[in-house]
Amino acid sequence: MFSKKSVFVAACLSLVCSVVFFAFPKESHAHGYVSTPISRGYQGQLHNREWGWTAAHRVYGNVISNPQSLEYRKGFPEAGPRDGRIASAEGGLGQINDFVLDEQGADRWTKQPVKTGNLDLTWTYTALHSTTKWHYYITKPGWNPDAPLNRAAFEKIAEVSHDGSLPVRGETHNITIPEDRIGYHIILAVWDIADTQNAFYNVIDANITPGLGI
Ligand SMILES: [Cu+2]
Repeated sequence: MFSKKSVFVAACLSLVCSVVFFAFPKESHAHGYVSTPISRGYQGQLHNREWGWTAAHRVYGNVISNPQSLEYRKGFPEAGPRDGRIASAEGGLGQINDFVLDEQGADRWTKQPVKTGNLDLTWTYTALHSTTKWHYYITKPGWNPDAPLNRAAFEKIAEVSHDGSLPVRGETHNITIPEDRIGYHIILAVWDIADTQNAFYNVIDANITPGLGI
């Protein structure tokens, strides 16, 4: 039989373990996501809060608890996630571990209201990383929303270079949405990390309407 003392010690150890477990959740290496406009993965997290886990997970997959971890090798468009695996960032190096975000369709995803012209885009950082640059792409006129997302569907619209230091929380990037992109388009945001081989890939499903100045 166990002594009363050993039972007491075991109970204390399990309490310590549970405290340590909850104090250091598994996203101990957390990163960032585009929060303005709301990215596909972050929308999943918001729908998780709104709909509950089961309903949100059915639509978005594992990203609902980890939108900051859409991480894969940098070097887009020459390298990075393969065609058809861009939105999931190849499953985020196992941190997301599914490809639900790669599903496509004109009505598959919740759209964010975006206007042509100036767009203020903001990342929410759950951990800061030294940064080389951010680069932004948008689907071309006539892209096929029912086809798997591939490089050929995108063109680059902005690059924000950085000096290898940490990004500043709350800083926005002002990019320009071309006036000939009306209706459903996808914006691809890429955050290149300076001191790793990786980058973060977020897509934004935008319903674009004409902005001022047209
Ligand atoms: Cu990180």
